[in-house]
Order: sequence, then C-alpha cells, then structure tokens
Amino acid sequence: MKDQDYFNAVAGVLAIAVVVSAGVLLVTFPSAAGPATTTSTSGQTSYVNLTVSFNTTTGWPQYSPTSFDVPQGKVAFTITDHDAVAEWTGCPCAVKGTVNGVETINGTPYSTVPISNVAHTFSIPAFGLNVLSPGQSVVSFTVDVTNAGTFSWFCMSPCGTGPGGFTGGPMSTPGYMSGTMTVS
Ligand SMILES: [Cu+2]
Repeated sequence: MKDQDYFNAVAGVLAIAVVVSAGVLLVTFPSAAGPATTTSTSGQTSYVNLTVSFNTTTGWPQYSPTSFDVPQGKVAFTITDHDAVAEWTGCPCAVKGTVNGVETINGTPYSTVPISNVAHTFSIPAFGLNVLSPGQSVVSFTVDVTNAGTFSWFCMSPCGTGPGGFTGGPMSTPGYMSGTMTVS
C-alpha cells in the first residue's frame, strides 16, 4: 500500500470512529447525569460542572458536588438541572454578579430569567452572585473570583419538600441546596 493510500485508509477509519462515537453520545446524553464534577484549569479560566438531580435515598433535589475548590481568576460554571420545570412567582430573577451580568440558558443569554421556570438558584451572597437554574436546562455563566477564602453558596428557591414545607428537606439539610466554594 502506498503511503497516501495508507493515510486515506486510516483517515477513513478515524472518520467512521468519530461518527460512531458522536452517535453514541447523542443517544446516551439525554438520560445521562453527566460527570459529578469536572474542575480543571486552562489558562486563566477554571471550570466547574454542577448537576442538579434527585438523591436516590431521600428523593430530594440535590446539587452535586456541593463543595468544591477553585483557583482565583475567572471560573466558568455549568449547571445541568434535571429537575422539573417550576414557576416561582416570587423569584428575584435578575442575574447578578456574573461576568457581563448574564447567564446563558440552553445557549440563550439572559440578564433577567422568566419566572415561568426557575427550579433552583445558585447564589453566593459574599460575591453578590445570583444565578437562576431552570428545570430541564443547562445554565452557564462566568464569575471573576478575586478573593481567596471559603464562601457559602445557597439555593434561594423554595424547592424543599420535606419537614417544614418548602423551606425544609433539601433547603435546610447541608449537602443538598447549600455548600461551599473554596478559593485558593
Ligand atoms: Cu433548590
């Protein structure tokens, strides 16, 4: 086989492998919870992937992970929210504390999120951060983190269903709708 023929043959196999891999991803992605977390650094930006799904023991919605570490600098978050669509009439729905004052929901940027679907929030009072997480959506936003320390984050949406009504259960139990971000 000439070198060029060999190259073409290898390229063909690779192309088929890519198509097959993409097909598998497309088929499996909607039901997959995704990685619990991926925190990595690339230049000045670090990445945090959070998932909201249902705890298999309690049945409560739960962020995962709830505590994580980031270096100072720009932090790009992605929240994949598997919870149901939920209207929240009392929603403080303005996006605050993110780079450019926006969050992106399923690819569309918003500075104010419609109350018709806000399942959860991701809020860090120390940074003035308020991000809304609609059910059945992927939210992305970037925060410029300049101070080292350990900062508490909360979900402000009344998503609790346990003892105490809407503010019980996951809202009042550490490790569901609250946690810490440690900046070093
Ligand atoms: Cu919540």
